[in-house]
Amino acid sequence: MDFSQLTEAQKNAFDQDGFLVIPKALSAEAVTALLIITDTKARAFLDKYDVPSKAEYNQLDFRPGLLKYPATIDLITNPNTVPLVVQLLSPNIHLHSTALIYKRPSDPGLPKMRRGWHRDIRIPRDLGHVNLPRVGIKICYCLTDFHDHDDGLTLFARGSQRFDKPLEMLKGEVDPVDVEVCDLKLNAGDALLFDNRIYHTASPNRSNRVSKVLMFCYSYRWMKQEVYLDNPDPNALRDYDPVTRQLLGEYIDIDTPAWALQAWAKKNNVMPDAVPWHVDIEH
Ligand SMILES: O=C(O)CCC(=O)C(=O)O
Repeated sequence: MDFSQLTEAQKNAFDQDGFLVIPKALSAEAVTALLIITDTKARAFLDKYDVPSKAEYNQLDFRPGLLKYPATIDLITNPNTVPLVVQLLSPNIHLHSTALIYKRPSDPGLPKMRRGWHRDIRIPRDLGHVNLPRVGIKICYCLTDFHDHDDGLTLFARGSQRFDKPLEMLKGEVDPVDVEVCDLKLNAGDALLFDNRIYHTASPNRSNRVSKVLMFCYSYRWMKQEVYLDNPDPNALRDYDPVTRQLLGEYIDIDTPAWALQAWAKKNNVMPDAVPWHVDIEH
C-alpha cells in the first residue's frame, strides 16, 4: 500500500468534526469499475417499481458478497484513504464491515420523516456515552455526485463524536438541536472518513437520480468482524499482499502482532510509540 501522510490539519479536522473529506480518492476509471459491480449487486433493487411516496422502500443497504472482485479487493488498501485510517487508529486494525448503500429517488414533497440518528457499532449500548473511545473509522466512497441538498448522502452532526450524551431533539422534530447537521456536497470519487462515535443518519434521496456509495469500515483487530464480511478462504488469502491479508483477518489470534501494517508503519515513519505495561520509578 502506497503511503499518504496524514497532515496535522487533517488530524485536527477529524478530531474536531468527526469526519474528513478526501477529494478524488478514486479515479474516474475506478468509479466506473466499481459501478459495474455494485449495479449488478443492486440489480433487483434498481428494477423494483417506483414508489416515490415511500422513502423507506427506496433504500438499499447490501452487505454480503462485496469482496469477490479485484476492484473491491483493491479498495481495501486504497492508498488515498487507508493510510490515513492507520495513522488515526493504529496498525492494529482490520476490515470490520463493508456495505453498499443505494437510494432511489423519493418524492421531494414528502413530509420530513423520522430518521435513524445513531453512533456506529452499538457500542454505547454497553459502554454508555461518557468517555466513549474511537475504535473504528468508516470510509464512505461516493460513486455518484452529491451536489444538492437531500441528495441521499448520510447526514452528520458535526463534532458530536465528542458528545457524552444522547442527541437532544425537540418533540416531533427529526433532527437534533444545538448541533450543526451537515449535508455534505461531494463528487463521485470523493471519500469521506468518519469516526464510529459521530452521530449520523440515513436521509431520503429527494433528487431524481439514484445515489450510490460503498462503505468500508476499519476497526481495531480486537473487535469482531461483521458477520456479513465474507473473508476469502485461507488458501485464497495467499494471493494477496501482506497488508490486504492482515486487513482481511489473516491473523486470527488476537495476540499475533499486526505484522504487515506494523512493518508498513515503520517503513513510513508512522509507527506509534509502544504503550508499556510498566515503567521504572525512582525509590
Ligand atoms: O444510509 C445511510 O446513509 C446511513 C448509513 C449509516 O448509518 C451507517 O453506515 O452506519
